Amino acid sequence: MANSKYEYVRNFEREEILLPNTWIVVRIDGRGFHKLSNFYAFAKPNDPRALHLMNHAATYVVQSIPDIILGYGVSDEYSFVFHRSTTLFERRKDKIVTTVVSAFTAAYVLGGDEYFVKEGEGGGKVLSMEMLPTFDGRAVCYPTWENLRDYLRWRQVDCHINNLYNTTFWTLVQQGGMTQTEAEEHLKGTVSGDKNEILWSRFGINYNNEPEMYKKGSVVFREYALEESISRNEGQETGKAEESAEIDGEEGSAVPAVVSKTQMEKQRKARRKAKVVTRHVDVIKDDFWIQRPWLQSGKP
Ligand code: DGT
Ligand code: MG
Ligand code: MG
Ligand code: MG
Ligand code: MG
Repeated sequence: MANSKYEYVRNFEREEILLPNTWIVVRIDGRGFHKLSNFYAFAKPNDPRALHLMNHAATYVVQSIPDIILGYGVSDEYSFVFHRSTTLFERRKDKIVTTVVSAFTAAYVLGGDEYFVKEGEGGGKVLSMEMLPTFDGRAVCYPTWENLRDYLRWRQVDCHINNLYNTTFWTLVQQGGMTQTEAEEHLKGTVSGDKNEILWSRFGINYNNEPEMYKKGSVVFREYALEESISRNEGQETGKAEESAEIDGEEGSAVPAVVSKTQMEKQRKARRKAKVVTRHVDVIKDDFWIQRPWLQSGKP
């Protein structure tokens, strides 16, 4: 090993290690997307091409980093949740954050042509050096499952509040002929009931019928569809070695006692086939989580 007299400079390096046994959330956010969304002529307030591109990039991130149990995205942001048991990069903060940000950005840029040009009605510009999409990122540790759940609730409530406001605001402008200043004035001091009422009585829009992706944001995770996969695999022991990029959790915890060993094996197989899916569902209530115990347990 070459050892030069300059090696000592390594002593200036500092590593921040994220607190062990905590849920790590890396949130990335588009830099200056207010300007960028105008430059690329995103539809207001929601451009499905732009949101699908965000989901496409998030899917890549979740697929390529198995320690991530779930991503939640809205507008120009995505939160990625690492299972608390992760030891990825020895939990070095810089390495984790920069890896997520650059993986996301690379996938966003490369997917740009497909999603901007081919999807939808067109009209969007091709991504160019004139205005490159870039993202910032941060990592936060949450010590308990409830803290993590509240974090995701916070983002989803934010999504709802912003979307109801933006939908009403842009309807007043686009269909009601108001200027942006007038619409802003009009909405000052209104509560959500008022906005629902404006949409319904003036424009015949039932907010409940707005696309789920706009109202709830996007959740990206591994869906195992256990029952279905298990019954389909019954009697189909191929013995084929299956590649798995998933976290291999430690033995002996969080396995429901009612599940037998053979059943557990079958579940494992089924779970290895997991597809990363995007769903626009409620993550505030418990149902989503109860139906998918592997998200909390990290198993398989
Ligand atoms: P930042 O994050 O401090 O660098 O600045 P911005 O401009 O990215 O601000 P931010 O992240 O608070 O707000 C996101 C902006 O992105 C907001 O101006 C709306 C815009 N945006 C996100 N998704 C869409 C979309 O689907 N359509 C349109 N028209 N705009 C969008
Ligand atoms: Mg920001
Ligand atoms: Mg932003
Ligand atoms: Mg944002
Ligand atoms: Mg290197």
